[in-house]
Amino acid sequence: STPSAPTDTAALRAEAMAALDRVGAAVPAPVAGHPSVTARTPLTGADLFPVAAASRDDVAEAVGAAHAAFRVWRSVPAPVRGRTVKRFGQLLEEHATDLAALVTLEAGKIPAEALGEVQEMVDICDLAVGLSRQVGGRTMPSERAGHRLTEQWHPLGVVGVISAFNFPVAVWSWNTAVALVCGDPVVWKPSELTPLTALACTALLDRAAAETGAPADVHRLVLGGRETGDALVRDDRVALVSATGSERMGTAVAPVVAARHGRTLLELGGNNAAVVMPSADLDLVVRAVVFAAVGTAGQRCTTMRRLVVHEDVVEPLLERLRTAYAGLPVGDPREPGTLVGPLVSAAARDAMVAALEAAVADGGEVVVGGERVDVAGAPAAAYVRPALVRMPHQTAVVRRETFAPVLYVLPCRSLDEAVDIHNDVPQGLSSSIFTRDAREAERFLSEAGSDCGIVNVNIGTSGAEIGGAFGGEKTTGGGRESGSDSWRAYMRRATNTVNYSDELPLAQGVSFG
Ligand code: UN1
Repeated sequence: STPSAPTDTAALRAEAMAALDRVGAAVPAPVAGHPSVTARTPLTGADLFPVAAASRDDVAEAVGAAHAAFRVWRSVPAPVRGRTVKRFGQLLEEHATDLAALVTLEAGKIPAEALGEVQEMVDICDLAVGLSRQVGGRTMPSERAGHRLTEQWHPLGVVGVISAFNFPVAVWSWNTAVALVCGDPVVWKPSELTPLTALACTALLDRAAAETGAPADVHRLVLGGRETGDALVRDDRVALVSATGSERMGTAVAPVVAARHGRTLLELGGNNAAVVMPSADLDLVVRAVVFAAVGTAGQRCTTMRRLVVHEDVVEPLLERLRTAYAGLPVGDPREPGTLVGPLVSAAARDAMVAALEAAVADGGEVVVGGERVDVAGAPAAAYVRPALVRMPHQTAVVRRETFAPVLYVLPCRSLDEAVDIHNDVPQGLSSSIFTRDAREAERFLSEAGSDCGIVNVNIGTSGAEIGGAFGGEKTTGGGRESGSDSWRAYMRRATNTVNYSDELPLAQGVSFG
């Protein structure tokens, strides 16, 4: 099928402007001699508008303003802080289609996935509002009579959020909604590839803050590239740097923050795998694998990149996957029926081509896909057909994360072997097992099973709900965001011992004088 042409760039510009207008966001024009970024769209590969960005001085000013806001915000009762987040969630819901349109324009997602990402923002606001009445500590029994041993959780300080192009709004919102109820202002450095969605979200949060009486500087946006991120990371008024992106970025950020004894919350690469055992329901496996491996054109950190399949079912499963892959609609994400939009850039496509070449050199066989897809009217865009690659074993290219839709299929003979292959990669984000055998599932979930932060049974590796803690181990960085008790990363704990007796007994029974 010939994919149809995306609308021309002028129409895309007008569409972006209209959505920005509806959310009340303006695009700051570049100033001569000052940094700027260029909003662009992977739908056509064309530039949309130049946008003023933040210099190092601008970052310092934003952090200073956020730090001043902290002194006010930290003493606003948490449930009152929750009202700002509640209003923000309402505004997100009202403007869901505008935000989703911008996500499609800048990140290339199909509308269903773009709306899903906006829904994730609404959901985290709900969670954060609930948290605003729950971010409390424990009381422990004191070993001393007439003493109370307890803890309080206090706001931490300014949180610097660095986010990636692939979830341009949701990941920022996980951090921001939770940080705000915890009493922390946020300074946001989004991907330089997605400035428009960032401007839109910021306008809505500014409005929620103004309407609910929160200090205006509880949130500041700093646009820009590496230089802007570097200024944010080095500023010792930033108590926590929460960074999502490549392992390379994390490796640059972590030592800088550690050197000033700041906190980091890192969510870096994934090399997520599913194990398929003989009892698995193959119809369900095919549906789950296709969504996890080709959804978002393979550009989620949770994208399924490896499939470790028991040799008894590898042939029938490969056959079904081959058919499913061959029929995938690739093209303009706004075209009804499209499931696979563009890669973010030509560089991403080059990385995919290079990975496929390396896989073949290692003895791999490209079962289906990998070709460039030409979309009329978009010669500069990077559309590809997702690739399914059969590998004899887990070679170097399989152990690397290539941020594109390449699924490596590896055979195995037992669950033990599958777990060994599964864990033998540097990354540790998300994982799944497909089986109808409860013992196999439990072994995979156990301490001797998957070593990832997310471990699923009979669903794919991507598409996590916000209620759980999100993040992973090893080179994924160890951070946890979103639900469960992830809020603790955004607060500081004070342990309090209160003596309400007339005596001064010392701990450990120490007698002193
Ligand atoms: C990411 O790709 O950085 O679990 C986040 C998922 C989404 C979030 C992915 N809820 O796939």
